[in-house]
Formats: sequence, C-alpha cells, structure tokens
Amino acid sequence: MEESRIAQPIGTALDRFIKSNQDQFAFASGELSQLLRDIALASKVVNREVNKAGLIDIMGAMGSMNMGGDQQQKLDVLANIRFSRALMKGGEACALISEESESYLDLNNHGSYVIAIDPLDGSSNIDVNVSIGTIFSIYRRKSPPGTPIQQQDILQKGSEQVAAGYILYGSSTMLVYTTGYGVNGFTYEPTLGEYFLSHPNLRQPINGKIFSVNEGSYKSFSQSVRNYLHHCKDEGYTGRYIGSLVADFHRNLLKGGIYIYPSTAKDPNGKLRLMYECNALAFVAEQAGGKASDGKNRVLDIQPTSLHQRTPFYVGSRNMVEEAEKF
Ligand code: AHM
Ligand code: MG
Repeated sequence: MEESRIAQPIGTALDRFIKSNQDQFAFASGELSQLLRDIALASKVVNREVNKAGLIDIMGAMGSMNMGGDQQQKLDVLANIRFSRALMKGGEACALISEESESYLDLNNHGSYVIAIDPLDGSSNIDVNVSIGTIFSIYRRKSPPGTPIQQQDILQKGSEQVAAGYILYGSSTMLVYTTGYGVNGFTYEPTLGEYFLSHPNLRQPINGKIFSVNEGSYKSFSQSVRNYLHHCKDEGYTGRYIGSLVADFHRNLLKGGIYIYPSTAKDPNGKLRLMYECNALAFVAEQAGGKASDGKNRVLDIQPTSLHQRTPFYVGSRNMVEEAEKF
C-alpha cells in the first residue's frame, strides 16, 4: 500500500482531488475518475432524499421484497434508481451488480468497468433516523469492451477491485474511498453541494477497544465466537452496535475497533453479502492498515460464485481481527 502520491490539503474539493490523482490509475484514461464523479453526484441526490425522508411521504415499506428476502423500503428503491441512472448516463460502466436486483444490469457494453453496489445499506434504520450508507466496488472488466459480458467480468475477487468506498449519510454526509493508494474521506457541504477533503490518508488504529456485533444472536453463534466475545468483555472493551454496517465500520475505522457478523446457526455464511457489502469495506480497511477476514481467510481472496453470496465478516483494527481469528 502506498500513500496518496499527491498530497492534497484539507478542504480540497473532491473534483479537484480526483483530477490531481488521476495519473496514479493503471489505465489513466479519465474513465475511472468520471465513474467516481458519477457516484459522488448520485450520492448527493440520494443524500437529499435521505434528508427529507422524515418530511415527505416517501418512507415505509413498498410491500415488495429484495433478493435477501428483506422488506424493500422506498428509499432503497430510489437510491438504486439514482445510482443506476447516473452510471448508465456516464457510460463508463458495462454492468451493475446491486443488492436490489436479482441479476446484474447491463449498462453500456463499451464501458470498461463493472460496479457492485449496495445503494442504501442499513435500511431498517431509515424509519428511525439512524445513519445509513451506500457501499460501492469498482472492477475493470476482463473481456474487451464491446464484446458480450462474461462471467469472469462479473464474478471477480475483491482483490481485483480498482476502487471502492462508501457514503455515510450521518450527522454529516461523508464519502470515503480508495483507489489502492490509501484512503481519503470527504465531508459534504450541503449549502455548496460539494464534498471537501476532511480526512486525508486515513489510517485505522492497529489496536482498538470497540467491538461491534449483534449480541442478540449470541445463542446462535459458535462457541469460538462466544469465547471471543467473553474475551472482549474480560479486556474491558466497549460494545457499540448501530446495526448499520457503514456507520459501525466508519466509527471503528476512525477510533479503532472490530465489526463482526459471524456465521450463525441459521445462516452458516452470516448475513452480509460478499460482492457489494464486504469486499468494498475490506479493501478500504486494508488500505487504511486494517484487516478483513471471514474468520479464517482474507475476504479479498474469496472467489465469488454467485452475485448475492454471503460471507462471515470480521473487519477492523489489524490486531483485533488477528486476535479474533485465533479464537
Ligand atoms: P441490509 O442490507 O438489508 O440493510 O442489511 C445489512 C445490515 C447491515 O447494515 C447491518 O450491519 C446488519 O444488516 C445488521 O443486521 P442485524 O440486524 O442482524 O444485526
Ligand atoms: Mg445491505
């Protein structure tokens, strides 16, 4: 991992930052830069909708289910539409994998990139005014642009991501991303409608004292996970769990900690999806000096075999994840 090659001062606008770092991409044609701009733009629209969710009648269940069998909220659907439209218009992406669609969506067949996205994660938190997020991964397609999309373009390992990140719709809205040269965080200034660099070259503390897990599922955890949780308590760690992956991840990234969604008796592969939830955060974590594991193996090395595949997920401060693995 290298640090950002071109250091930018706090307060640099996202567009300027992307432009001045463009030459660090392996294929510096400007397409990846444009993709990042498209995602940022769509996130501003989603941010506007998230912010007025309490004001107008766009909340509540639509009565439809998504692929995980969860109730689909109107804002999930809206966010999916906003991101897919922005990517479709941009023309750089050939395919879009989304939590909200069963199979991938064909975009511009001449595009060079494949995107995996969870347009609005933590949707059970929408109705209660708690932070939610968007998670995205960007891959370069393997087949030549203009030819039919192949399985090898879609089912790529996390280690093949060329960029990834998330947007956190919280007390401030933030965009955090990596292109493989460290992690940078940008805070949205709503009156100017622009993201500004606020967290340059983010590093995750190597040790932490926060553990984030849904302990309500304790009975369905394996004995080794239970033992690890006992260990966290014996050590006097702090328990913090929002139930919104992006928000839990972001806090632990800044403060040091571990987020765990292990296998359970009901879901042997846990709940979280490899391709559009775990891989992006694993890439960000590693780029910030942290670690992401399925309990045994590096998340980024898992070969996906299906779009909506799940994986147990342990992510956060390097020493904490290594310690959890030992259990
Ligand atoms: P979603 O994609 O349906 O929103 O589910 C993912 C969310 C994560 O944000 C969160 O960490 C997790 O589900 C919480 O699950 P649980 O309620 O089982 O703890
Ligand atoms: Mg999700």
